Amino acid sequence: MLDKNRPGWWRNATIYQIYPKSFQDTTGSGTGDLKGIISRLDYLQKLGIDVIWLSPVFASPQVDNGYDVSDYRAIDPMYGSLEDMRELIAEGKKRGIGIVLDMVLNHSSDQHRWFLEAKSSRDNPCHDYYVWRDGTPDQYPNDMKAAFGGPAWTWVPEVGQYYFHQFAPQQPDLNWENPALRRELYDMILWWMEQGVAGFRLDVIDQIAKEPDRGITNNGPRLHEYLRELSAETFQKGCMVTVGEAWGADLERAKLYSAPDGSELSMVFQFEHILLDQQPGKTKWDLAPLPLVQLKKTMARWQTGLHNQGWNSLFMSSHDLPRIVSRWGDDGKYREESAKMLATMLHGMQGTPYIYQGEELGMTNIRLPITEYRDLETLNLYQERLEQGYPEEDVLASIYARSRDNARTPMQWDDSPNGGFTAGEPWIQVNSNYREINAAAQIEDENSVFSYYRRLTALRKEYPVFIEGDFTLLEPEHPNLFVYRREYQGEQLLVVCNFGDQQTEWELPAEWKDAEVLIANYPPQDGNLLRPWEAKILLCPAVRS
Ligand code: TEU
Repeated sequence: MLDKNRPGWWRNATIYQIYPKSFQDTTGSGTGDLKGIISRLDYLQKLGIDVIWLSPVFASPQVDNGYDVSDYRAIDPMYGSLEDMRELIAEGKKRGIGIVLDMVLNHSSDQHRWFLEAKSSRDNPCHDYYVWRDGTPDQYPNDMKAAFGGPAWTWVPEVGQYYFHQFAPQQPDLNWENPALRRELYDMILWWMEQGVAGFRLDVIDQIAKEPDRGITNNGPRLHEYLRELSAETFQKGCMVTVGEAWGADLERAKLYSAPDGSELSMVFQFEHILLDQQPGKTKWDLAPLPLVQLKKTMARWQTGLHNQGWNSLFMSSHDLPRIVSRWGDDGKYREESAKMLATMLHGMQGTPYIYQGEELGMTNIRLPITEYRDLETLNLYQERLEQGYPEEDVLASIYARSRDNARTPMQWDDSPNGGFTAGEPWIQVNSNYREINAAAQIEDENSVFSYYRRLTALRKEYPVFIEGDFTLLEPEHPNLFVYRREYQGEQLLVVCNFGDQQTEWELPAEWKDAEVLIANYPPQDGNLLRPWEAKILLCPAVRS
């Protein structure tokens, strides 16, 4: 068990993301709940993770599945009670698993008390907690657009002003320029720290310092000033792990965010690798193939760039992204091999790995009739593109590949109806492949994707080179091999991944011929041929004189 009171403990941790709505239902309501998570802690302990990041479970009208918070100190009744949360924290602790809460500090719900007061009168003290601009009902302050479609401004007749929202109209942006608002947020975070949480994931944290008059959404001039204040007033008073979601982070900025002195955060989610299979200047809905050589170089730049100067988060899946085996792997014939290969590629690197629920089973994307999608982003996109004259089949192809609902279908626990997720009617359909792809079928099977993730997680605990080692990319221009070396105090790892279903000739460098195979997704074989999606990690121990 990691000692979570030791500074920097999270460098050795593996974090598991739970999307609570889709994890485990215990009441038959069709949505997951906290008791459901508690009932699955043994499963997570077996996987070997140290931390659970919970997508938001706070009181919310659920316009954006909880990323619209109406009370940051209350649990949404759909998920249970504060008592259940306390029990989850305590039961987690017993198993060495800390709880990370997902804090949405850029915006609240329009049903939050602050916003209800704010929109009642310009004189209300909460009015300035949000971002208002004068105007007339027929003239927006400017032409900024919201992330989920439509304008970023909504008119409130009571005060004769527009409020600013980077996401849905029901998610008004908070005004970080107001010190009283910042204090409210800090007090709320301190209160959660007193409840015993291990840390926080900070939703779209790079967008808090917006300056709409200048068209600035992320990376505003005061961003790092706010972060340092936030960190000093809250996280640094405990031994919190913190990860900021920062779509706009480049390497230089990531060094500030994750500075080793702890003045801001532990690490950020940056998205350079995720954005590679998106056409330049286009949206994620305009599909493009993954350029492997660029992926390698991007990953390598972050690995070497943050070595000793910051800290990487290692992720390829989340509740906002398609299933990785469907996206970068092969969710047909080579589903298991490619799921394991992708895991090898990522978990061999320096940083804190994140596993998104179901990734450890090799869960796949889904195709649903449009009426069965639930995500507002997907539904808005569908309407918008049809109005713009796109053929419906093209729009659906984009949705199949990129809808956030791909990741949000219920966790597949076993082959009983609805995959063991609920005894009721699930809020979103279960992927029909649950009869083959489910946890029960994998837990005891040594060759399963689950067992592979479990071994990777254990290896990171066993060999310090995973945590501390530097990174060298080999074969940078090779079109389908992703090979790299890690080294720490003479101990070396070689990570070899054959990206694709082609067999690839590759001769292992001589010095590795007698190395120990720590993990591999195929049985050993003589010769220089790598099989489809083959992956392995080799170890050369330090030579002791
Ligand atoms: O995501 C931020 C964000 O920018 C995404 O909405 C992204 O634009 C989209 O997924 C890509 O298509 C965070 C949360 O992770 C997401 O679930 C929320 O919807 C969003 O913030 C608003 O809180």
